[in-house]
Amino acid sequence: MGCPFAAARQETGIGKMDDQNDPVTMLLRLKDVRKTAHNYKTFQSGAVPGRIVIPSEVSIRDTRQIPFEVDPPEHGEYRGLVEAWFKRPLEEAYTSKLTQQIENALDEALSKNSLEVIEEMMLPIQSRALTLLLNTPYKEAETWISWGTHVFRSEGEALDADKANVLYDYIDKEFDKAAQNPSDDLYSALLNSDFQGRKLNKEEAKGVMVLTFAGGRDTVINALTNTIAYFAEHPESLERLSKEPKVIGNTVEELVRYFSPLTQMGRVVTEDTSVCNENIKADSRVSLCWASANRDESVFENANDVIIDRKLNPHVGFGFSHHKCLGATHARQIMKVFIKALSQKVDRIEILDHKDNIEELGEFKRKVGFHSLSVKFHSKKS
Ligand code: EMZ
Repeated sequence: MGCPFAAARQETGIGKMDDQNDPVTMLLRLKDVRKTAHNYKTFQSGAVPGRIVIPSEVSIRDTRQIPFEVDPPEHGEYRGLVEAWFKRPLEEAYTSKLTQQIENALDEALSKNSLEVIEEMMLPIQSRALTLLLNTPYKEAETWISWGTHVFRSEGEALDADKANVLYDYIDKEFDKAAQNPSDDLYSALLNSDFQGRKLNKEEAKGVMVLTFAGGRDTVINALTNTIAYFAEHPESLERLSKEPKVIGNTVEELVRYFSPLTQMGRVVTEDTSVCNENIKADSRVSLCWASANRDESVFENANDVIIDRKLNPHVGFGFSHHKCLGATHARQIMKVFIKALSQKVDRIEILDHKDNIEELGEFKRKVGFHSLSVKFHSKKS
């Protein structure tokens, strides 16, 4: 797959798109993306809640997502409260539960003659894995599965306020339960956290939960679904990984680089400035286009090829600098466990039908994943 940003990245380094009459200047080169991500004073995350997301969510939410929509120094203080919790996926007990969940999903998939990967496999995998991250009962996943692949979007509607309210009400109720009856889940941990000499308030705690539900949903689902499509077309890679499982870590990084599950993230400019010879006015938006930066030919050799054992891979698929993805440890574990199980159990994957999910970004069109992908898994002869 070529890169839709290649020409603009090489010629000017920027792209332009409109989003709900609030235009965005997209930064396309890895170097500029990194430099801008560091410079939180000029390029802020803590603007009006929802504005740095593209498409902007200003019209559907007031809750500030934490730590994602906060700038230093408060950012670091908030992040410090949750960092250790989000590293739990490295624990052995966690990984073994995750492995069990994923192997069950794969066994079920192997028993079917055909299945639609997103609805029948990846949405359940993402939702069940989230019960581990939140440390909540397994059955909660059923509720989350019923919400579909995006908590703020529905089919035909880029921003769905009713849907957003379902999530907010759910989280409010869970906090009420945790307040009355503390347990060892993330809700209780947040309510019990100290911030600047006081307890975290409910709105702040809610901000962390909204991010946890929203940020790792379609991104994880796209990463997993794209992984299936990749291995369907490259059975030899799957075969190699079954013999050389130690390469799986590199493969995960390479697939995240190549598919870049999150295309871009915005920043709001605090003062008149310029990037790539382009003047940018205070209070307008730029975006850090991870998807383009990850294909920057001046950094990545054969940038448009998947090289499953790529060694040097300074990709920004999980963002960059102090805001780099809080859920990355969890996401990486899901990908690793999934690819390992796939390589052990599956011989080949046959694609029966697919409908691409193409994002329209001004002059660019980018495939971010699938609306649907129907396949048949063929098991290994044992
Ligand atoms: C926000 C975002 C976070 C946003 C790292 O990305 O993910 C999007 O999918 C959500 O819609 O609210 O959480």
